Amino acid sequence: MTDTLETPSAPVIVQERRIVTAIPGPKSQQLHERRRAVVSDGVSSTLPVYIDHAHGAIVVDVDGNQFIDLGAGIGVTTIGHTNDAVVAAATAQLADFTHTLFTITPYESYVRVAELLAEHTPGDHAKKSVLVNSGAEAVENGVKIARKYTGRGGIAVLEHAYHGRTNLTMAMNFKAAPYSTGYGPFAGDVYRAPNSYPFHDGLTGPQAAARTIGYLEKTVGASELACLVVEPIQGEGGFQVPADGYLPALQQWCTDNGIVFIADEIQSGMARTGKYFASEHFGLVPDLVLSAKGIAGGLPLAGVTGRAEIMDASQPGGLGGTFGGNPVAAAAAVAVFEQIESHNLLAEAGRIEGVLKPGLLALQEKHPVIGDVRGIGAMIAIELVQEGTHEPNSAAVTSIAAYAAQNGVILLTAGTYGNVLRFLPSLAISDELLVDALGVIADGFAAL
Ligand code: PLZ
Repeated sequence: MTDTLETPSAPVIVQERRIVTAIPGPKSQQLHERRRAVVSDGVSSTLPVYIDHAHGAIVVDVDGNQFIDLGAGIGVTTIGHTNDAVVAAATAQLADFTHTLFTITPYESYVRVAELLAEHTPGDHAKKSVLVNSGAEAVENGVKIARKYTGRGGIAVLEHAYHGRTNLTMAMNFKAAPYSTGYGPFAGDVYRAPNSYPFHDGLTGPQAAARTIGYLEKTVGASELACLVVEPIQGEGGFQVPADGYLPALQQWCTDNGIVFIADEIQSGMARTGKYFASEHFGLVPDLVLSAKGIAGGLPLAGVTGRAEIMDASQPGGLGGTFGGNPVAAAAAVAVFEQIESHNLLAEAGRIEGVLKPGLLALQEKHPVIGDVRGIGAMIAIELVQEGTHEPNSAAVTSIAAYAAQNGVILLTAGTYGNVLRFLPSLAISDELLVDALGVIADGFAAL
């Protein structure tokens, strides 16, 4: 994607890395002092450089440092920062109206987003959606809808899962610290089963599925479960790509037992892996698909999309919320879908994988601390280990991420044990920027 037409008011940002101060720079440090006085310590920031503006794959801080953004705000600005079409659509909508509340007086863009979700989520059955504000709220609603439809209470989740920060979703997460430590009591009726983690378990897909299913049948029983919630590729857990056949076997078991199969595509969806939804790579047709993050180019929007009969089991008034499907966010989302289509952005994910994977595999040859290179499309990760073992090496992850930041690359970490570096750049990133960022990361490994 080379055409980066600028809206008249948007500052032109040359797509290059440029570090002009210490990191964080003096202005960022001043802002950080102000922040420490008034922003809760419970809200942390990975890299306390304060951002002034951004475009494409580059963010510019208040000190004028330009960073290559390999995180896209955890997979949110998937089609690039300040994409012109998204900015134009949101700006036009801002001037028309900012809010009516869809459950009071509706508007077209909400309907259009639901049409686009129905069209682009897997399967050609009749589908309906509800729009909400955040990923966690989509998870909450997916569970709520599944419970209403099935008349059952149990929620099954997988080890290493991440689903959010609300009370229910805290109970669904695998990792306690920092997400849930001290925040109980938690919602009940959540059952966590082993997942498929090829690098560690060495199981085939069918073997891992038999383990997951056997565990759930023993510890709760299929007839008690309203839903099974899975991330087709786990996000915060570290981009584990399940072994072949694992997810289809889980889906089949759900179908056979009247359990709603929910794909949490909040991180893996919206073109990130080269398909609209990662479920497609595994041949899944989930009953419900959860989308958020990348759906609206950075504006807060999320959705639950699924089989019409499941979505319609809820009584009128049962679903909603003040800001759900906000008109500015919905207008931005329509533009995101249009950009993916008109610029064939699905193909960009494959291009990015084609640069990152070989680059990281070459790095692995030199540095045995890289235990595993995995992922699909623009969702790639490396798991760092103690040399010659599969034991986690979070210290190496911390130093590589710090080295990258000091040298103008925003690189995110992940993994239950904090030993994964994840690459989820925007689809607008050029090969040149990827190669440049890989060079920085290679230097970081050399300096370990
Ligand atoms: N499901 C698969 O990845 C959000 C968390 C950032 P919200 N992941 C980023 C943080 O530290 O809070 C996420 C996800 C998956 C659900 C969620 C939750 O989405 O929009 O953050 O609520």
